[in-house]
Amino acid sequence: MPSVAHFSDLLEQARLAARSLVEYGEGLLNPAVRLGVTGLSRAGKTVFITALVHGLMRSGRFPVFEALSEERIARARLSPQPDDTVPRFDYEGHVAALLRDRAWPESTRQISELRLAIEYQSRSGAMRELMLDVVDYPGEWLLDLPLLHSSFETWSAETLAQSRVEPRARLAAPWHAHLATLNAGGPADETATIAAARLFTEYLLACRNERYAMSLLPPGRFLLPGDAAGSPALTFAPLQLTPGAPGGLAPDGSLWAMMRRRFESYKEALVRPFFRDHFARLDRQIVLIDALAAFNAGPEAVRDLQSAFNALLDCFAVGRKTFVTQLLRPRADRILFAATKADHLHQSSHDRLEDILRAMVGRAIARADLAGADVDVIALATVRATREAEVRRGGETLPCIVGTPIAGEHAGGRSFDGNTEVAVFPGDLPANPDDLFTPGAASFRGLSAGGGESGGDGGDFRFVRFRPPPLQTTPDGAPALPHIRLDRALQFLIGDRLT
Ligand SMILES: Nc1nc2c(ncn2[C@@H]2O[C@H](COP(=O)(O)OP(=O)(O)OP(=O)(O)O)[C@@H](O)[C@H]2O)c(=O)[nH]1
Ligand SMILES: [Mg+2]
Repeated sequence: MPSVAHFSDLLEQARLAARSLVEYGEGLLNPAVRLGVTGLSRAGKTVFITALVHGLMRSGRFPVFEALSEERIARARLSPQPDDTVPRFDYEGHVAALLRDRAWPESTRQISELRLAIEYQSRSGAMRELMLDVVDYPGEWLLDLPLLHSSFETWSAETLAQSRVEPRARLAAPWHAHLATLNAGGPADETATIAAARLFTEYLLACRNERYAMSLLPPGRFLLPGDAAGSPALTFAPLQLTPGAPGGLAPDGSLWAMMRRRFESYKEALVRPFFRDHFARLDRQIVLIDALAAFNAGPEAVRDLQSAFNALLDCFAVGRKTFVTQLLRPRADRILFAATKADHLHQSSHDRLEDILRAMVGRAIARADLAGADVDVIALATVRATREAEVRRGGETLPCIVGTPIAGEHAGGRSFDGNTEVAVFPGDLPANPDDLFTPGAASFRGLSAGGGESGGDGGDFRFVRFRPPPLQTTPDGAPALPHIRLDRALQFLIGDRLT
């Protein structure tokens, strides 16, 4: 087995090298930047891409994005994308939802791509064109990256160990009961395997749907299968293997051997091509992290998010000659870590949010720095759904945010109709990031109602989601989506390519 893996690594590397050469040639004619928008599910990737494209095409308010604020961008337009077999990103649909219906896009179910041609004037005065390619994909698929390093045996052991710890153990009970009836060394049994895969998938879905969103749930395609649904490569599950059994000794024809073969097919047929075709070619990366959702859910969720990211970012590792290193390292020379949905906090907390994020991804930052990539950390809201206000309560002035909760959201004993605004006192993030990781010490109390129309105190406003904002217009009359620091993100990600 090891020699086969080694051979396929070499093959991948040769393919990547050949393709880079072709793309390098094309790049001389048509300068292009391939921007990776990475993040777990619901992190805000689709909204980010939509807002970025809208902002560039309609000249949003981007004072920190120099090419635009210096009025050097003549025009940005959608162009035919480079990959003919990838569906196009539904920009028009997403924009219409945001602007016309004040609704967020649906969760992404398949990969898509978009190319934006930016005509700009260089600082020397020459007219140039830069192609910006962006890929959108279901966040669940990202979780599969660490699997490329993993054998069936280690993955089984880790997944089982995790599923025995609360709150997961409770959700895993039906699957565990079935698992106890399986004999790994016994003959392969298709009916039992189908049942195991179904129960295991139900467990993964239950974890994801729990209120306290848990992040670390590979294999990602069990949650969102794409076109592979129902194929053997998606019909396997972890097995209880005898402790100390040598990893290489699955008896021929056994359940164990079959599960292991399917696990390998999953990686080869689904995971590897996705990362090879989309991640290996990135020039720039933005990694979106919904840290606030985790803070709100408590220290367990924060640690969960952090371990999901450590597992991922270990794959961005530099200096280790692995296939995955090749995948992620070849060209990405700028990486931006972004805490999203900062519009759920008052601006006085944005710097603190950046500090906390820096602490969370510190290990990855150190590595990327060593590899010579520029790394930065930012707190942003790609579409700002709230505005700020001060609310007086009991002689005290509280810095609040005001927004329209989505229809059907509840908090503080009431349910919202999608048209009523509320003022929320978002609370302060702790000055010491460690507090968010330590049970009991958490000094982030979560969002609570701060008066205004909501009137009540202490309602649990932590999970209220706001509708997208009503549209603003720029000084020249063009419609623009409000945002927080999206211009700073753009300047970091592509500003240098537009000079
Ligand atoms: N307030 C606010 N909410 C946001 C923002 N960006 C995203 N959201 C919320 O986060 C949800 C998920 O955003 P998406 O862009 O769909 O997330 P995604 O990363 O594409 O998720 P998947 O497609 O499931 O992988 C949205 O439905 C909004 O509720 C933002 O800038 N501000
Ligand atoms: Mg999406």
